[in-house]
Amino acid sequence: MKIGIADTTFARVNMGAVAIDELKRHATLRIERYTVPGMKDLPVACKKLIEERGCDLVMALGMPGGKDKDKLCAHEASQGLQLAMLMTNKHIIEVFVHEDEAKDDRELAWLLEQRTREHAVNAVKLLLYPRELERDAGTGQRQGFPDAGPARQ
Ligand code: RDL
Ligand code: RDL
Ligand code: RDL
Repeated sequence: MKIGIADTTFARVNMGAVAIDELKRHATLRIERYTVPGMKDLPVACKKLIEERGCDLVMALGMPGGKDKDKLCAHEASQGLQLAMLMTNKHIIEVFVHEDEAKDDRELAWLLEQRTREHAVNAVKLLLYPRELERDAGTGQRQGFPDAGPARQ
């Protein structure tokens, strides 16, 4: 199995390096990396990782800034990622951390790293251990900040 890592120079943490570190802790996989300037460049990078570099699943790592135009940009990038998934019939795990989710740079760095790590685990499960996701269905999982938990205790 081969996992693709698409990340950006715009993000304020090296999300690609974090993802690769986490993936290596959980599975022996071949990894292909493709770094682009910003999140709107991610959809084609992901599609190329799948179609030209043979990836079975790709993680798209990006950091939308806090301004309205960045949020619009994030929505556009996300739609591109959805399209790339439907065109290739492969999962693209979108790991976006909005800069304004965090109260300061320290929390932002933590969140960028933590959400990336937790979604790397999701990527491994989707690809290799789908039963583990099924086991967690309906449990209010979140990535980064604490899980919401099930509504019914
Ligand atoms: O194709 C070159 C750029 O247009 C592309 O890299 C954009 O994704 C860059 N970019 C913006 O132009 C912008 O207004 C980004 C953001 N905001 C953003 O919030 N996060 C990004 N890129 O990763
Ligand atoms: O590909 C990995 C994630 O991007 C994807 O699973 C998203 O659907 C997760 N997600 C968000 O990123 C988000 O901001 C979800 C929500 N909000 C939401 O409200 N409900 C979800 N997922 O099921
Ligand atoms: O309910 C609090 C948060 O879950 C909510 O604000 C999410 O929208 C935050 N979020 C994103 O904005 C996003 O782009 C999340 C993800 N991606 C994600 O992949 N996983 C999350 N939250 O748990």
